[in-house]
Amino acid sequence: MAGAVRRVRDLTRAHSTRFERAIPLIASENLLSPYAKELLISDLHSRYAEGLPGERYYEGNEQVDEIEELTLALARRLFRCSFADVRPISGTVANLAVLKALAEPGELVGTARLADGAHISSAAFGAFGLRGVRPVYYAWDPERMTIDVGRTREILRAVRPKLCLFGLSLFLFPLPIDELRPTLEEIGALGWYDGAHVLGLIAGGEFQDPLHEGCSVLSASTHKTLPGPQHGILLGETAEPTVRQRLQSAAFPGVTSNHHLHAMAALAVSLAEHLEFGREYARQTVANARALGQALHDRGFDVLAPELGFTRSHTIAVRVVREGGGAEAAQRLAAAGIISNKNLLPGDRSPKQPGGVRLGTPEVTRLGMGPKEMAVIAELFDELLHQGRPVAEVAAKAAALKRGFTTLRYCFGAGEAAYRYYDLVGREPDA
Ligand code: DSN
Repeated sequence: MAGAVRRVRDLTRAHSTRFERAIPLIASENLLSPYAKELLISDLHSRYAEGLPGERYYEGNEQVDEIEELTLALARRLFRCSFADVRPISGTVANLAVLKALAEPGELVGTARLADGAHISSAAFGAFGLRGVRPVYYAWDPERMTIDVGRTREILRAVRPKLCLFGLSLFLFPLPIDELRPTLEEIGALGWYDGAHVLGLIAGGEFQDPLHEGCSVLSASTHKTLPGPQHGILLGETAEPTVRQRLQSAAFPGVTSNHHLHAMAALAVSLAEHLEFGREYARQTVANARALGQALHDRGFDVLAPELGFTRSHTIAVRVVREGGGAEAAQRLAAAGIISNKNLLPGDRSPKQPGGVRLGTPEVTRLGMGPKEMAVIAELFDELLHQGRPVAEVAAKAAALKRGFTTLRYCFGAGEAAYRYYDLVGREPDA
């Protein structure tokens, strides 16, 4: 079995090298700082701490209690709110906790459609289906890539869902929570924001602040525009005590047994780093997304929402029907070392044939790229997808661009190798 161990280590090293040479444009991915990363391989990984600080079901949790208290305090400070729970182990698990706490099977919950950018949590085959709630779809404005307020007001008044989810995986523009808030109050619905994609932008003051616009709860993963570990979080400001208690008991024992203590400790580091560096990072991430949108548009790509500057977030969407469709374009880009994902866009007829690619700037920004590099990336897209230049030629240019951007920024320990493989053992296993 030593061969299997060697193989998986080799594959992991190859994966790291591949990403070190690639242009990473997945909107939901980011890089951990060295101080966060080291906690992922600490002894915390081996422990249980079910419950809340001071009320555990296991002994040996004194340091864990303090780490959790510190993580909660950092989260409340960063998001300027009074409630946090850092026990959900992912964004989807956080969404499940909200559904368990605030909706009963059979009830109606408002959401956007998948093709309009919603996360799979809203699908019958996702968290909505698991909880047995029924979606009420908002009307969508595909030109402005946001909810159509007038028509959505009518829908909400007619069917009166109890909970309204705001939040997307193709998240280009803030959602009209302020405008819909009177309607939510009128029908007695709670507002829920899935801020996974834009969490670091909210904290950095570059995106809407849903907890101060009237949403009772914000759920999120913690590894997208907030460059933290793979984990989840629940945050609240206006939620009544009973809502908070329901969220806490949904987090545990509802949807988790143990929370991942090593990831929670890493999250504490990432939250502290975002308090220090997050404003500048969020500003540059959005500036880069807008610059990439403009540069691709200038080269003839059909970037959504040109009238609105393409985006106010970290993400842009490009309709690539002329370039062979989302699947083909994403595969050709990946072959040239440019990593993105195919994505459904409003109006797409088949979920199996997405018309677009989704591009995000969290990781390239973290590595120090700016608008100049966004222009070079757009040039590579043009050479590959419009001019038909050979894949190997574009791949060589992509790798050359990346050579100057392989170390971390916007964190303590800036300048560390971003894709470093931590070889703790220092040798291969005996045969
Ligand atoms: N699958 C993630 C994304 O790429 O948007 C969200 O969970």
